[in-house]
Formats: sequence, C-alpha cells, structure tokens
Amino acid sequence: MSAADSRWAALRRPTPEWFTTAPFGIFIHWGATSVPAWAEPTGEFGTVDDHEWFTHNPYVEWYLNTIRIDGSPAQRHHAEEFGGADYDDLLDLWGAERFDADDVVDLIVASGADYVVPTTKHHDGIPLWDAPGTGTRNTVHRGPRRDIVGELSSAAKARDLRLGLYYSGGLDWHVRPGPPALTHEEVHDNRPSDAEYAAYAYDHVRDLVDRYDPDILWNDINWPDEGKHFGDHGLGELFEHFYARRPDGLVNDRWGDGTHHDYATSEYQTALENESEAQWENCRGIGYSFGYNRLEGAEHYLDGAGIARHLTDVVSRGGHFLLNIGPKADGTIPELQRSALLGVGRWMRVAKPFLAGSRPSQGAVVASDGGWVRAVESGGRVVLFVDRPDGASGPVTVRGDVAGPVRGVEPAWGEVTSRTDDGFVVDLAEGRPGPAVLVVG
Ligand code: FUL
Repeated sequence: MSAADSRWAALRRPTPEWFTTAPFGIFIHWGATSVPAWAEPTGEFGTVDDHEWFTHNPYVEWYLNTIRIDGSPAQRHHAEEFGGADYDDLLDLWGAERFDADDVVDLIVASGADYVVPTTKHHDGIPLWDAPGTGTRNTVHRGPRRDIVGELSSAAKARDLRLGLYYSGGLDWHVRPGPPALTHEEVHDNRPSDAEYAAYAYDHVRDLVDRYDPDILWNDINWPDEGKHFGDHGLGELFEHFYARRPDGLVNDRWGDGTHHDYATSEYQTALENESEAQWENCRGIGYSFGYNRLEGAEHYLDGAGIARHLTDVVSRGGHFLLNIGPKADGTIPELQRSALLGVGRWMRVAKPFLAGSRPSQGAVVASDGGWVRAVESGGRVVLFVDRPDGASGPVTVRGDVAGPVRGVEPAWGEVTSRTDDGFVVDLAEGRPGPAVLVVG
C-alpha cells in the first residue's frame, strides 16, 4: 500500500450508531431552476439512453446544461418563456418569499425521516449560503436574500434531525461553463480539476463544516483531482477536520476513486452495484426530477404508499433511502409532495420501529395472487411487509420461512385469515397507508 493509500485507509471508521438506525432521509434540491421548474419527464434515471437523457433531461436542476443544447425542447422553452435570458436572471427572479424552514422541517419530521440533506451548491454553482469567494453570486446577496443553508440547518437541529449537506464538488458550470455535456462520459471528462478550483471547493466545504456542523458531507460527481491529497487544502485534510469536529459524521462515496467514503450511493436505477456495500443509500426524486418540475403530476409521482414500498424494499436489502423533495420558487412544498410525505409518515408511525436497526432477513418469502412481500429481521423476529404493487386491497398468499404465529401489527391494515403448512393468507384492507406489517413468531 502506498503512503497515500494508507492515509486514506486510516480514515476508515465504524459506522456511527445513529446512521445504522436511520433508514430514511429527505433530500432537498432547491435552486434558481425552481423558477422555470421545467423539464421533460422523460423517464427514471437508468432507463433512458445517454443521448436522449441529456437533450431531454428530466432533471430540472440540469436546466442550465439542457438549455445550452441546440435544438433541445428546453432551449425552446427558455427562449419562449424567458426570452433566452441570462441564467443568472433566474437567480434574481427566485423570491423564496414564503419559505419557512421550520415548516419544511416539521413536514420532514412528520414523514418519519431521521435526516435531511439540502443542496448547498448544485452544478449551476450558485451557493445557498454566503460562500467564500463567490462575491454577491449567492442567495444571501441576490434572489432570496437569505442564508437558506443556515435556516434549514438551525431548524433541523432544533427538531433533532441529523443534517447532511449536498455539495457539487465535481461540476460547477459557473467556474467551468464549457460546452454542454451530451453524455455521462463528457460530464466526467470535462469537469474542473485544477488546483484553483480545488482550493475554491475546499474553502466552500470547510466553511460549511465550520458554520453548520453537518453530520454528513454528501458530495456529488467527483472531487477536483488536484485537491485529492493530504496537504494544505487537500481533501484528506478536509476529512480529518470534519471528523475531528464530528466524530460521528459520515461522508458519501462521490469524491472519486482511490479516496475515501463511509457509505456507497445508488441513484434511481443506476450504480446498483454499490448496493452490495456494507452501508449504502439509494436516492431518487418523488417523480423523475430532483428539482421541482411543474410538468410532472400524480402520474409521475410516488404517493405515500409507493414511498413506503420503495423504502421497505431498500431497507430489506440493507440500505437507507434518501427521498428528494423540491420546493417551488416561493419556498412552499408542492402539494403532491407534501401529501406524499404526510402519507408515508402515517405509515412510518407504525412501521418505523421495525425498520430502524433491522437487518435483511435470511429466510425466503414469496407472495402470490399479485402480492408483494419484503422481510427484515428486527428485535430477533422476522417482520414481513405485505402489499400489492398498486396498493389494492384483498387477499394475498405468502409462503416461505414463516414458522410460528403471524400477527398483523396494525389489524386495520390487514389480517391473517388462514394458515397453511408453509404460509398464510392476509386480507389487505382498503385505505391503508402502505404495506401491512406482520410479525412472525
Ligand atoms: C446527480 C446530480 O447530477 C443530480 O442533479 C442530483 O443532484 C443527484 C442527487 O446527483 O448526480
């Protein structure tokens, strides 16, 4: 092992206790792109090929890339709606006049989540706090004229939510405008990696650590190559500083190969290979975008029960789920997102104790009659979550390693109506907020 490798290796640590019992977090993507809030709902990341993806990018927060692709529908939209205005004009149009961090955090607490991860600077390079070296190009001096990171951080801490901070270290289209990316290869090949940008990004993240004391550093895309060292302004030193302040802090895995991470990430249906690591987190939007997209409706969105199923699936495979919400430009949470969070929260009040700190179940269970089942081990018992993919009611047969009595934790969601040698039938009730929760033994 080289000297550098052993220094990265020395950063490894046991997973902090709080994270092992935190199955669910909420991501917040907010930025000047909430002004247009416009993207084609093309499909879920991982199901659309590269060329179509970039020209018809469903991620609203990629607006600045998409409108620079000649002939893209987003470019046409930007011309028609904003007269092709300079992107930074959107920052000035972003009012955030109804933004109430306490209200947003209350909603997150009501969803049953344990941590929140707001964006602090996305690929457009606009910081949501008074970031060093950015002059007036940030939300404190323009647009909202507020320290959005600070307001969310204080509100989260006041409600005992753990705080992660998202930072786009790999892309900054202000520092490196370049030509728009048309493929994922171009995203990675054209990212800024020089020492000057490395120092700029270092100063930003160090400032975030010192001001807001996050529990998670959630970097995106990569870290500038010239900053991947242990010396002054190096990523290694940044991690050491972070862990010294936050001994139970964690960092995600998007800093580039040969560096360091505490947990792996997957996104929608990509990087699924990372889901074999000891600690991993899947993230996705409620619809096909992270930033709020006014073109999306209920047909693109997960509802509360859909979120509950996705969360259960992830946890049953040993992961954490980071679900994103995207506020509107005025700071309010879109109604469908709010109701989805309240819906999953209703389910979490019963289900969370069985998910938090659980492990994937060793036994095999299957559901028939169009049913859906996932299993975990929790408190020494097997816990089953039974549903239908469309949430419909009616009987579902479950078979497998289900020795012993089976009891519905919330009988109003579904009751066991008969037992066979190797299984049982559960009658799923109408109007339940998510999968029925059943304890075996
Ligand atoms: C991706 C970004 O490009 C998306 O916009 C989003 O922030 C997601 C969480 O990570 O790589």
